[in-house]
Amino acid sequence: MIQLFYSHFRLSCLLLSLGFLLVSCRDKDVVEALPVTVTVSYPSTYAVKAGAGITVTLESTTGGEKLPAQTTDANGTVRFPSVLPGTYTVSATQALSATDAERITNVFRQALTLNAVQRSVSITASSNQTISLELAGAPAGTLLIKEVYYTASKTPNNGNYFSDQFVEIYNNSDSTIALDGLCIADVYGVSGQINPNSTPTDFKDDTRHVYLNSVWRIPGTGRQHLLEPGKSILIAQDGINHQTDPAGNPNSPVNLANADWETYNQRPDNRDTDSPSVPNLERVYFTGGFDWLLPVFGPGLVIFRTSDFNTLEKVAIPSAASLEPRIKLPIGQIIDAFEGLQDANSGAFKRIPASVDAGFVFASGTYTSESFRRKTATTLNGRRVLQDLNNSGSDFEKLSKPTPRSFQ
Ligand SMILES: [Ca+2]
Ligand SMILES: [Ca+2]
Repeated sequence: MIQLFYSHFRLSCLLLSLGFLLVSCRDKDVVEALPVTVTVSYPSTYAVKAGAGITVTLESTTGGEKLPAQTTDANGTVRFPSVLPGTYTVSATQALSATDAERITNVFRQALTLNAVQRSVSITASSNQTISLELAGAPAGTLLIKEVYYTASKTPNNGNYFSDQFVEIYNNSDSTIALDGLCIADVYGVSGQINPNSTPTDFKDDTRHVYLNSVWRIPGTGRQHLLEPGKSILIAQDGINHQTDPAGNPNSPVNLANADWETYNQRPDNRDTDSPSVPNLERVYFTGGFDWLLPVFGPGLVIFRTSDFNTLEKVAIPSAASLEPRIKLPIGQIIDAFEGLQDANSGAFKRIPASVDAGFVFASGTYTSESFRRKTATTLNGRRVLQDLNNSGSDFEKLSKPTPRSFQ
């Protein structure tokens, strides 16, 4: 009886195995490769909407192979004739010369690399095999925010002094860049749970734009303000020697009397001083108080170019409609971004979309004199090349004191 059962069991196993093999073979037969079309577009703000020569790759994330890269036709379209069903990462990239960058973007006048990535794209017989990607227009490694000193300092009497903030911008490319028309702005939203009722920015679900509080611009309409490779400019809230000025703070860590620019906020009551030795940025849009005060808990900052500032939309803040509207800037126009938040647990308060800046920095407290400086990636022919992974949290290091114009 036992023997009979055992034989029967073995036979069953054999039949099951055969059945499994048959099913496997049949399964393999019905897995048909599918044609997949990918269409790549430029950001809607660009002068050109689609173009040839964009490299597109499809890479399986489920163990399959990477298909040979294809380049788009004049409509921005590529066709992969036979793709096995599965989950894929679809990416597109295009390196533009300065001439092509100007023709296509009508904004950037230097060589730049455009990228787009879409992850976890499911390709099945029943799904639509047409994939659309929009390139992000941030030029890689051209102008970068090199250092942001926002925490400010304590006075000898333990008071708070915040006029010594600065931002430093660095030419990370191998060619001279004209800064004329370059804009710098702070992004709307609180930096963390500063008060019990603090909430993340109303605009946090819009991953295609940032909303700007105040915008400053480097004057000039051509090549009046040139920045050589490996050189930087210093933008001071106030272009004075904060350590010795009678209105300053002897404990301030910085002398900014040699800054390249300052944010002079002209007011009838003269609350902001116009340093005669430091030229003023153009105040394009302003919603601040006495001066361009960055949040000492951590700012969101962007540098960008726009062909016509007045074409940017002004948007009311949904939860604070009585405040002045904010400037809605498409992320495709951002050259570089920086985000500082209150502490390690403030990630929900991020104001800058992750596609532009995936992380954030935080200081040990306010008025600590701490500063955040971008790390160096490498040195090429004596030129320092800074790290730009589009992630403030990994690209910047916290310093106990600022290092304007220096890396030491
Ligand atoms: Ca000022
Ligand atoms: Ca001045």
